[in-house]
Amino acid sequence: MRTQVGIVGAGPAGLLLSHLLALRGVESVVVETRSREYCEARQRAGVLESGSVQVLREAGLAERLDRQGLEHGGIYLQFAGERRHIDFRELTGRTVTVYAQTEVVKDLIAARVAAGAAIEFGISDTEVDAVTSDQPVLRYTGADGVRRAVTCDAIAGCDGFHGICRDAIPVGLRTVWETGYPYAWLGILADVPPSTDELIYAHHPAGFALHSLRSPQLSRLYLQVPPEEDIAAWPDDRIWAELQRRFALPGWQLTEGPVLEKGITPMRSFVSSPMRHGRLFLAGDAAHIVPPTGAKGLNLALADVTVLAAALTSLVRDGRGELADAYSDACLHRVWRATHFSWWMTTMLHATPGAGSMEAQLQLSQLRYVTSSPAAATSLAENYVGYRPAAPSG
Ligand code: FAS
Ligand code: PHB
Repeated sequence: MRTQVGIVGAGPAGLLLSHLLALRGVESVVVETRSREYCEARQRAGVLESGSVQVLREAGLAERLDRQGLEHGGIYLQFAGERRHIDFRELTGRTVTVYAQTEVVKDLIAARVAAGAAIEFGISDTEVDAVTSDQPVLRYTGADGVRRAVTCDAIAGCDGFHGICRDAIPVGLRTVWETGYPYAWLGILADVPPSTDELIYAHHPAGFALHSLRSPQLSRLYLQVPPEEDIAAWPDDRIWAELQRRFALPGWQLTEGPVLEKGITPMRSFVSSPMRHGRLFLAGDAAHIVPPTGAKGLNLALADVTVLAAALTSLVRDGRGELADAYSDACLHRVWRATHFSWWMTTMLHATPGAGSMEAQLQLSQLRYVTSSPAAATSLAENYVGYRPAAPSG
């Protein structure tokens, strides 16, 4: 078999890349270990930056997003018995849209299937070979048990943090930065109307909590738990009791309801450089991971492949390598900005186990500053809605 671009992974990065390449007349094959149903049901991100909405809209993928997405003009920060609003519209003129990653993936898969795209679900034993040649090879075993080899002009590693493509870059050529966090997020999907109009990020001595949502009928909530916590230790009534404790505010009530799903997500900051090696290009979680506090992971993945689609089109269709040569640095400037912002939001809002009261005093000072100084609030707002740093000149 042969194609122009072999894409490993049918998450948001791989699927959007396949679509954007097709719009430019570039052929691709997408291979995915999980089933279509699994990919569509996997509960993850919930917030799209305005730039991500624009990319999906311009690619003709936003019909349902425009109908069902919920535009939010800000967020609430809650701390020390107060709940204060950060107004993105007033501070930046921009907004975010609440539209779950599950819905983005459903829209992307539907568009690719409708276009007759080559997407293989349920594959196994993926390998990438000859990535420093101009004919790299993508090998995998199809769901039918048949071993296949696809000769490509380029391969996109969109296979997430636990994928195999990043390791195809020799360790000696890779630089990895990583930091862990002494806590994780327990997330629930609850069949109850949200108790808030916009997201509430709550700082509390017992730990962080986030009230997000999926629709006017469906709530998404998270609470900070120890990193190795067992979900079996958290029956629904304990989860709700802890959420009530952390969101408590005079005159405001958190409405409870049936928990449809619950799970625990570990947290890390991770960046791997470069994002390109020969004809192998990494995008999304395959190259970087951020703690979800800044709502950046999904948006970084979509931004990476927006840049990569142009670079690969120029390389494999037009025979020009300049954009491909610039790809990694162009992405990493944006990735580091989002990585810092996600770390900053996380360390401002979470209670480090065993930290003395000094940490809480510093965090409260920062939260009071961010919610009272227009300059500080603007800095948070412009990063949350999606800050695109200009690549350094020279
Ligand atoms: P993905 O991980 O989404 O997709 C990679 C795909 O590659 C997967 O479908 C995987 O099955 C496939 N794959 C892996 N190895 C393969 C192989 N060898 N061969 C073929 N296919 C292979 N971000 C936020 O902004 N907010 C959040 O609240 C949030 N919550 C998250 C919760 C969890 C549990 C996780 C893991 C991530 C969360 N994220 C969140 C981040 C998440 O949204 C990612 O940033 C986003 O999925 C990145 O998309 P991709 O890069 O496409 O990677
Ligand atoms: C979500 O709705 O899943 C969500 C929203 C904002 C975040 C993290 C997760 O920062």
